[in-house]
Amino acid sequence: MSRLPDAEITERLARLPGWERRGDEISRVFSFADFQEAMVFVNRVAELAEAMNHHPDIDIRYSKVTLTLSTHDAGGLTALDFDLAGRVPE
Ligand code: H2B
Repeated sequence: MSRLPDAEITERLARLPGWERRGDEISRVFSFADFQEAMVFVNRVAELAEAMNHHPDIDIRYSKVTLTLSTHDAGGLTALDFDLAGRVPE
């Protein structure tokens, strides 16, 4: 999997509401009613990550979950990061 050029990153990001780029990563904060709902979401994301063999960094703060994606093996953003971001359940 090769790193995406800047122009393609910008284009793909525009199709992912709420996701932001910070250097070689993209991230989004997801907000829930409480911790339990946040954990249900995290477990869904974990299943997706395992199915895709691509794993976000996950920061859980009570009812807010931040997912951060980058392809460490490639040293930057690849199509895998955007494919996973686009499949995260709302
Ligand atoms: N997840 C992410 N986010 N980046 C990677 O480079 C990555 C991964 N590599 N999940 C995978 C697993 C790799 O370690 C295995 C061996 O395929």
